[in-house]
Amino acid sequence: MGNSATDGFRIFPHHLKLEVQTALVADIRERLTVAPLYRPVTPGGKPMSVEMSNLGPLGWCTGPEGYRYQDRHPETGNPWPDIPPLLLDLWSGLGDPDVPPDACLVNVYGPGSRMGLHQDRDEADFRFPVVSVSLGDTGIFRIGGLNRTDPTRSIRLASGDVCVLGGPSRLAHHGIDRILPGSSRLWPEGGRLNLTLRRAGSARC
Ligand code: MD3
Ligand code: FE
Repeated sequence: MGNSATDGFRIFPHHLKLEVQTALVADIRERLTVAPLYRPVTPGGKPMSVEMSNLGPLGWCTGPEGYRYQDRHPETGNPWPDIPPLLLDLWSGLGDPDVPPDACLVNVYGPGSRMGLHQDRDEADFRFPVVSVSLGDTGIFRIGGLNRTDPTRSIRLASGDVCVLGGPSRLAHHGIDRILPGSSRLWPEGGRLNLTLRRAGSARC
């Protein structure tokens, strides 16, 4: 087949061993005591079904002002905690060997959480990929094309799976239809955790 918007999409199933997944959960939980999960509200005023926080110099936030990256937690006003070294290493291997990520969005999905089809367009330079780590319950991920109405395909993302969204896939529409509650015991409260490593600002700042 010819070029497709999902051409730069790579999935690495079971990339993270259980011991690494467990260490990551400990790293994340420690940081969430400093930057607690909160429920974001869309620019249209609807609370999202996913809870969020961020790690690193910049964090993705939404509110009446729209979508943006900011250096403080919107509720505590504190700077975001650091990105765990394990994730920085993962990025240097799969994302970019030279430029580190400056943002890690933490999404937590409960039994009824979903994320509608969207594009990630709030970053300065789309030449950098996004690296996504799935932990806990399996998520039903959907990825389409550059246009919202392009055909989509559905992929299960299980705990320890890592995705790299580079090339044309960087601007592909994507979302999470639902999770499979009870499919993992990794996250103590049950649910799914997704970590997306990104370069939000330009490479030279
Ligand atoms: C395809 N997160 O945080 S991860 C997001 O599972 C987001 O929480 C989903 O979409 C989640 O923006 C999907 C896989 C993913 C992440 C970023 C992408 C797919 C992507 C960026 C561009 C294209
Ligand atoms: Fe996204």
